[in-house]
Amino acid sequence: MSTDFNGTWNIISNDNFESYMQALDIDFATRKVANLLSPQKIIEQKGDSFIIKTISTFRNYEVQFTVGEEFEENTKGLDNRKCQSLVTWDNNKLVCVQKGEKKDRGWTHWIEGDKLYLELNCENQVCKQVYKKVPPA
Ligand code: VLP
Repeated sequence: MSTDFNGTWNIISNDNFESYMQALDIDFATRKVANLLSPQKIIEQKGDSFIIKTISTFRNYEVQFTVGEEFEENTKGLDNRKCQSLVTWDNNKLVCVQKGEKKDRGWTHWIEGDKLYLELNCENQVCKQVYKKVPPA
């Protein structure tokens, strides 16, 4: 049985986000705004089918995928690139490889207790984020 990622998660730490954004060629003004955000993840999972919503006061981003099925991702509102993306399980970690113009691009999600971890990779940068579960109403 695989990990259950369902829920709403609020960011509590965000390490090296600035360098990750620079690796994605995000412009100065956008980085200044983005650095001030406290994004939330809303994850809807049914088995191997996922919707991951990244919500903020500035922009929102949503990706839908099924584990093991490659899809074309358009990172609209982020760096606006197209990637061929594939998410797989590595034990209890959800690993996404985003093949495209940028080398070594992807992300990894996992859960420990009431924390959701996210590592975002691009070129030689790693951004480490931690989210805390919002208790269900
Ligand atoms: C670009 C980089 C800020 C920033 C510009 C606008 C935070 C895994 C995966 C699912 C992501 C999120 C990547 C965020 C990088 C922003 C926009 C405000 C949003 O998440 O959960 O898509 O790739």
